[in-house]
Amino acid sequence: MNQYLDIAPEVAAALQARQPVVALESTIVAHGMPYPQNLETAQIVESIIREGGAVPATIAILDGRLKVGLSPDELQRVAQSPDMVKASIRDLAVLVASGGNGATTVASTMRIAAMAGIHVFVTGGIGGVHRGAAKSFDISADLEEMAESNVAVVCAGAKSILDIGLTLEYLETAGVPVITVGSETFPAFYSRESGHKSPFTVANAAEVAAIARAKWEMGLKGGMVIANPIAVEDEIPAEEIDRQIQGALIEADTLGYRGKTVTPFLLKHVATLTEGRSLTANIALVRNNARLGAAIAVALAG
Ligand code: PSU
Ligand code: MN
Repeated sequence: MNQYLDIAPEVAAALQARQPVVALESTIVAHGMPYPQNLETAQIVESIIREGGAVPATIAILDGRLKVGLSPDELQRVAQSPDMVKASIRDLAVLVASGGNGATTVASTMRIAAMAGIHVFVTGGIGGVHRGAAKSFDISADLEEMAESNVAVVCAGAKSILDIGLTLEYLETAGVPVITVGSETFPAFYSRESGHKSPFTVANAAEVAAIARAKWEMGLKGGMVIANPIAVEDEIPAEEIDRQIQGALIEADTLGYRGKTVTPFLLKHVATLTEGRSLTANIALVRNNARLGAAIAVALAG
């Protein structure tokens, strides 16, 4: 076992017994939502996964240790500490060597989940190719990681703060299956429709598990994007949210945001511009993803 990992006893026992485990990220907690909604959402998501028959394993870096499964106090710390660095792959070694604290992104959560032997991970939205990436080179490390770690990432698609078309192109090049559950269209996080056809569509969790098994049993390396459209009653239709997203993009550009600060700024600014409606939708879709993720983990373990 990797000497830098601290796997919570409950998670370790489940993995040992080959019972279903679902990984959760912590950047969405520390940098994706305000306190206290972030903590409440993290707790609710963990309980939804339990109700679905799986063990939740929220991942973060605390005092230089790669934590897989957090105690209630540790989760509180992630939700409330001002010193939680947004930690992607490039930050891991620095934080471990310096004993630092980090909230893990999709990329680093995938990598740590894979180290621990967890193959299903639930989040809200994945990072991707940003609009204007031809000039800014801003492409999330989440996409590189999809080609690296054997983890199925359940998300509500990608936000239209990103260039969804280019994100799908990138994933195709990287050999990553993008599979939407119950819709022919790849979803755009707050909205059910992105205007882009999903590369693959399945009906349910069992079909996702069958594809995951086939992929990994034949030795194909890398992850899968499992897109779960937000429920009709929770969505903000694209034509309604697009104006606010445009506003946030212009503001980020004007204020000169670069690098890893871009995504948290855009999330916060869209929430302000929608007067919290985007936050409500975000919470609803993460809960929806937790239900699907638990079902996939159960199907994979069975
Ligand atoms: N998208 C969301 N909410 C989030 C994120 C993305 O809707 O909280 C976070 C995830 O942790 C994701 C990260 O991995 O932002 C991507 O950041 P960047 O674009 O800097 O790679
Ligand atoms: Mn970026």
